[in-house]
This record gives sequence, C-alpha cells and structure tokens, in this order.
Amino acid sequence: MTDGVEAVFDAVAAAAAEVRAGLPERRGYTDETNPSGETVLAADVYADDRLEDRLTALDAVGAYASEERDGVVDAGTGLSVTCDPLDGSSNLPTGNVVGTVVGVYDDDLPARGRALVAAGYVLYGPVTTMVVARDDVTEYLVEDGAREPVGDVQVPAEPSVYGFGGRVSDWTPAFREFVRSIESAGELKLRYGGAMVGDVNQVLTRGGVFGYPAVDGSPDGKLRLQFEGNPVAYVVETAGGASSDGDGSILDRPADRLHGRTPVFVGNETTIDRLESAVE
Ligand code: AHM
Ligand code: MG
Repeated sequence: MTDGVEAVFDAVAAAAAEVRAGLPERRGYTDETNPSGETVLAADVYADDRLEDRLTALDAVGAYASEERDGVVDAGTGLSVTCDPLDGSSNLPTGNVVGTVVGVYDDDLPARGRALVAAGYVLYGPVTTMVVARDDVTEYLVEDGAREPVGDVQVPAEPSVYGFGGRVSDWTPAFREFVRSIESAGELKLRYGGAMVGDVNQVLTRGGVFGYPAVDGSPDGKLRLQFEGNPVAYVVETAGGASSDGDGSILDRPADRLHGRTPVFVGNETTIDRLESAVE
C-alpha cells in the first residue's frame, strides 16, 4: 500500500502535469488579490484548484492550505498539506521558470517547520522536475503526470552561486555589507531568477546561497513561512545544507499566522553561519 506522504507527491505530480498543460492560456493577471495582497494571475488560481482537488481527495490528507486562499480547507483527518501553487508566477509573462512548493505537516495549521514530515517542489523549467525531501532528498522527472526518480540530491561542498531578493536600497546596511563581502571574496557568482524554486534548485545543484531578507517596510521580508520558508528550509537542511531566518533555523520559527512571513536564507552551512554573524 502506498503511504500517505508518497500519495501526496504522486498527486502533486499528477496536478503538475495539468498545471503545466494549462499555463499557455493563463499567463495574464486577473483583477483578484490573494491574502498577501498580491494581484494573482489566472495560472495561480488554476494551479491552486488543481492541487486542492487532487490533494483533498486523498484519504491521507486532512487539511489543505495555500498562498492563494484565506483559510484552511477541511478534508477530514490526516496530514496537513500546504502549497504555494505557482511560486514565482510573475515570471510567467516573461517566460522564466516557475514552480509549486509543497509542505506536508503532521500538525494543525499554522504549524512550525519542525512538524514537517516531508516537503518538496516542482520546477517547471525546460523539463518538469520534482524534488522531494523525506529521510533524504530525491530528484524526479515528471512526465505524463507521474514521477520517475533521477537520483539523490546533496548540497555540494563548495558554494558557487548567490541570489537575494528585494531592492538593494531596501536592504538593511548590515545585510548590504554582508552581500558586498561575499561578492568581493570573488568565489560566488550572481544567479537570481525571481522564482524561489528556481534559485533554490541552483543552490542544490551548484552550492551557494539564496535568500529573501528583511526589507524596508517589511521586517519579515516577502516569503511566507508556511508555504515557502518552512518547505525550502526542510528540503535544504535534509540535503545537508542549512536554513536561517537571520537568527537560527527557519524550522524553529514560531508559526503565529497562516499567511505570516519570514526572512529566508538557505544554502551551504558555512555561508549561512557567516550570514547570521553578519546580520545579528
Ligand atoms: P510568489 O509566490 O507570489 O510568486 O512570490 C514569491 C516570489 C519568489 O519566488 C521569489 O523569490 C520572490 O517572490 C521574488 O520577489 P522579487 O520580485 O521582489 O525579487
Ligand atoms: Mg512563492
């Protein structure tokens, strides 16, 4: 019998095929906003509906929540699944990568990252891939609504890329100074694509650091703890890397609101340690 977590990621693979096929005619903005106050694209709404349908139909799933809806959908008893249905969707009109981020919590929402039993993401790039973290981290190819394993994923020992969101002028002076220091060390190359999943996947493939820091007017940055911060922290930590909200692992951050935000930093442990010392 397939266990609950595997059933969740099988359902995400099936939904991912529908999402990918539905993107071409849904690249425009609607006149709706999501609970974070962002104007949503037709593709955001479509992806959320496809995932909700497939995930709430599973016996193993008791709750579904997403970046695109206010409350938690009650689906009986079982695991709580969170989704950012289309991460980086502002990349759609420009033809750059987007993704789907999934957290599987064994607790009521909002929950701390320590309650995650698995997490992963789909990357809609030149090919559709899925990365799933459980006891270890596995990359899959997603084809015809099913996933085929490609291999295990570990954060490479040497960091080589970096990318941080937000405007430089909105960063804190300490964070700006940290970024200048890693740039002038001459080891890391800038790679920032505007979709967290794409940037995190580069960190998993090449080593390095991705982050979205506190910015002027938003001390918790932009990314949401339940839907984005916790799942990528779980993936990167399980792959041998580290995560931080500036003070410690994102997974230890209290979850006070379903749509609450957090600064997000993930990458090689050495780089994350340096960052924490620089911004404390
Ligand atoms: P979204 O989930 O609404 O697309 O927002 C999250 C995205 C992340 O994927 C990405 O890292 C960040 O927003 C980019 O923001 P910015 O344009 O400010 O750099
Ligand atoms: Mg997102």
